[in-house]
Amino acid sequence: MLTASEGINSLKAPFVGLIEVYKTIMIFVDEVTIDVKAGTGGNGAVAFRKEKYVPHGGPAGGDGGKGGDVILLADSNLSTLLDFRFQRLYAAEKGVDGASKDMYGKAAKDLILKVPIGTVATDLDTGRVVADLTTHAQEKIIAHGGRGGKGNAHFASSTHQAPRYAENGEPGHSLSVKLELKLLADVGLIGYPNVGKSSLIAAVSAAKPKVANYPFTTLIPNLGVVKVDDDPTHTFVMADIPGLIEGASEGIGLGIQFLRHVERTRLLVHILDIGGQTGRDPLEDYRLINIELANYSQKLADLPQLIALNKIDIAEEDLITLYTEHFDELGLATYPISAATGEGTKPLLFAISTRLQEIPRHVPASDEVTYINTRNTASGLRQSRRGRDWVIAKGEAEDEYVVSGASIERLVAMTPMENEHAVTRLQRILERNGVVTKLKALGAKDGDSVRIGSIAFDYIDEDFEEDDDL
Ligand SMILES: Nc1nc2c(ncn2[C@@H]2O[C@H](COP(=O)(O)OP(=O)(O)OP(=O)(O)O)[C@@H](O)[C@H]2O)c(=O)[nH]1
Ligand SMILES: [Mg+2]
Repeated sequence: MLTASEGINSLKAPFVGLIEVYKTIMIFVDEVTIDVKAGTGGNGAVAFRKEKYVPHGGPAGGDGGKGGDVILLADSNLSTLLDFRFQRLYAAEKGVDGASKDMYGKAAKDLILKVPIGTVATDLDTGRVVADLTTHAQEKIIAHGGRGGKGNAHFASSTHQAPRYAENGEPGHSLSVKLELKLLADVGLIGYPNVGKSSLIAAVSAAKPKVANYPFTTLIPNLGVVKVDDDPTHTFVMADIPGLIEGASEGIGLGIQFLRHVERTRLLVHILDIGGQTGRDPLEDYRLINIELANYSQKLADLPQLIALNKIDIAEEDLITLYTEHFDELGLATYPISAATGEGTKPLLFAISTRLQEIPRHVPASDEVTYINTRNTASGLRQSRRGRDWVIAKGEAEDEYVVSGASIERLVAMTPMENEHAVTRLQRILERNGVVTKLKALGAKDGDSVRIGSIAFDYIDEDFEEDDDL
């Protein structure tokens, strides 16, 4: 039975532990979701060379400047994504509007977001990796600023010498991105809690992780540089992560949020405690942890593994032989070691270094991704080879139609609606591209509402009007 004071102490210990976990997780933020918005382009200007609205003076409205991009920049001075916890939206500035006398608006400054090396950014809508930064000072545009609207000087032609419209700036690209910090180590140490992972990294590198005789001592990953010999190409980075237990892939223990850190290693060292002091079966631990790896991702399960049988300084001789033979039969290279005394660690390190030289390095995912930026053509709408790139659907209300498509929505967003000449031009482009005919075919009636992007228009049936005039 517990005495009163023992009872309090045994309650206090896990409580203190929880606060520790909480504090550590607060410091080591390795996943955040943010919204980024690149700057809208500056508006094009409507201006004439000599006097306003004297057509023969010639149009002289300058273009707007480009909106700012949102850029991720890898910085080796940062180690967490913590700063992003306190702000959700990051928006770059709008380009400066064009002015008269053909003056271009200035491009806006880009918004640069510094992130730690190893940050991977994923577009939450498409699931595509938009940045994967692996070296200091590497940068990647994740949201492109809109181009500046064209000033009226651009729209002059032989038949239309005095255009009184200009474009508004193109809206900047916006997206929600998940930022994840994935450590870039060559080899990852995995194993049940308390098997001696931190002891090993402490023994073979300059890393100074906490080592203690209870599970979940390690709360955040530790990295250590391991120098095997004088050849710098043999040197590698080792990651020690918190211990894994059954259910780790579903979030039990601390495992899941750290598995991503070993996902990008090239090799795993699976550490088993054969010291015989815990009452656990190392083979069962080995089996359970491999199931967790496979449940987390096939990629993790497919990583090559070396086996390190730890604590041989206190293990029974015949158990060392038994386990070594067991894994040898499975075709797994097995190394009996003692992280405490250093015995056997040299052959393990050489084996790691040799294996790493056979395994190619991580290829940053975003190198394979090209950003596809659609641009309006002179006639206003981009026509894909497969035909038009817009669709019309019935809206929620009975008399409402919704026209959607990236380039048509951009065209509308870039039309200054307060400028009747610009609206007339928009009308013409919509007619020329078949939007009006299609609306009519779908049964649009005079007075119905047509929504394109964020703007609602009234549908005016010209035949109907003509009839009215009769
Ligand atoms: N006798 C002996 N004890 C060891 C050896 N390696 C580690 N230990 C002890 O085992 C206990 C756990 O070691 P850690 O290195 O903290 O284990 P871990 O795997 O990092 O544990 P978690 O961080 O909780 O997952 C400590 O008391 C170590 O001193 C070894 O080779 N021999
Ligand atoms: Mg540890």
